[in-house]
Amino acid sequence: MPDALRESIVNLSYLLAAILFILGLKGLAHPKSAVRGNLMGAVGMLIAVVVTLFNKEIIGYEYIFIGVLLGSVLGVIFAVTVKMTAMPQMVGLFNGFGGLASFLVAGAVLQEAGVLAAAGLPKGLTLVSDYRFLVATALSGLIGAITLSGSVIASLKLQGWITEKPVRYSLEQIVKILVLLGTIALSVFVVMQPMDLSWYWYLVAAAGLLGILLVIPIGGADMPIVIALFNSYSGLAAAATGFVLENTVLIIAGSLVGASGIILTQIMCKAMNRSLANVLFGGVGAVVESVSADDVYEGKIKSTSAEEVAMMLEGARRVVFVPGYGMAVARAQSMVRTMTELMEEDGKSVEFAIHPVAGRMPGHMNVLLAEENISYDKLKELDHINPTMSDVDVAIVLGANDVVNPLARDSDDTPISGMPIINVDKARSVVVIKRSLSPGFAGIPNPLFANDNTLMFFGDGRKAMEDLVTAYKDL
Ligand code: TAP
Repeated sequence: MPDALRESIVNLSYLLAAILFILGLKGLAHPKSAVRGNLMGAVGMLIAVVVTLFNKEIIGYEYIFIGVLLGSVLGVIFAVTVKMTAMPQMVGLFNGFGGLASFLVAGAVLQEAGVLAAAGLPKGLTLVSDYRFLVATALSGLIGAITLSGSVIASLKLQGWITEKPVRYSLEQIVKILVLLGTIALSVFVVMQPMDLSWYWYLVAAAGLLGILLVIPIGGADMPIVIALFNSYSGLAAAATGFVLENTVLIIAGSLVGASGIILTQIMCKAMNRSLANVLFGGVGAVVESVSADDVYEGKIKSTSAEEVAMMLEGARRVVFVPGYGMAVARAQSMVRTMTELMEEDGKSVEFAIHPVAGRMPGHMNVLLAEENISYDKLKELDHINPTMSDVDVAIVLGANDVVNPLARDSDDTPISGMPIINVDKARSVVVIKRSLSPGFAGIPNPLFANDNTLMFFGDGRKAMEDLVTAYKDL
């Protein structure tokens, strides 16, 4: 095939892939079109990968095949073994892998350029004197390595393998600034002395250290924001590598990931009422032991049974479910749908109050409820449901804790202080379904459980919902 024709086919295919990525992202913005959007993105990626394999500079397919095989085996193992509840760690790790791939590819291209230039070949000589190429390579190394080390630390914190508490030390900000200045200086060396590859690996090492220093002072409660931010960084690293390789589709895909990641970060910051600067440099999110569980709960907890809750629901007009992480753990969502249908048959209004950070990943509750075909119209956001909460007869909190904890609203010294919550305590009565009085992700007691209008229905979420359905049917 003539080179010009091959190039046109490649570029047109890349354009098609980019259009599919953009339309796919647009589709993901709404649950109804999300599956189609996902498929469009996947088809776009397939086109991009297949077309890239026609690149005439590929000298052998063996390593590509081994890489694909290795990646696929690892991917399948992750997909099969990782629990739904450990998704944030896995997403975090995958962001890190994106950073790793970016800086390794950029490093390999820089090395190849150096070898070719040393042999006096024109391609190498052109590249090592092209500032655009060299700056992109340095950026790829810098952002890619920060993404890798920062994501690994965030994942280890979420997994509980290293302390979730912020690790603070004296002169912390100064140390971070010095390492940052060091990485900038090393980036300049990479650009000025491209024939000496060691500068590139020094840069990668220093940026890796910066990633660790940036994440260790951040508390576990803020990790969702950090993961979203590194998602954005992984896209930026890929876009920089796209410039290194002069591959348009990688530049576009990387920029899309970078931009959508930063939008997600902003949404998460808003949901937790935090500024990004505060998350990154404030070092809050610590588990403050200022509120003791005994003080909050002693003598004030009233437990209930499925029969009692069924009777309360029989008399209710408006019921709101507040799902949380425990619903996901218990896989109670199918029973929630059955209960909703039963109540709706009796003419009751049933809605779902969805907190943006309920569960362990953005959209966690929406996905679980959508899988049960619960209509999207019934899912109400925090700002929408809170003003009418006092009009709710029964609020059923199913495996949620932090997102309904009044301390976030009423106290200044907890890891979730300032985070908007679903004001279930304003409902006429509240039923909380969970197994014990254990705290949620933020590790603090919840005064909601001790309120006069709260009844605790202790048990596994699924079992409790099954019992509730049976009791309601038996009325
Ligand atoms: P949490 O505050 O984590 O509380 C979940 C509750 O579920 C626990 O108190 C637990 O109590 C209960 N539970 C666990 N397994 C259960 C089961 N089998 N049956 C019934 N209950 C069960 O959850 P939330 O209210 O959804 O808040 C989410 C928290 O995670 C927030 O702090 C948020 O910042 C954080 N976070 C969110 C994300 C995203 S993006 N959504 C990512 C990472 C972290 P028992 O043990 O007593 O049953």
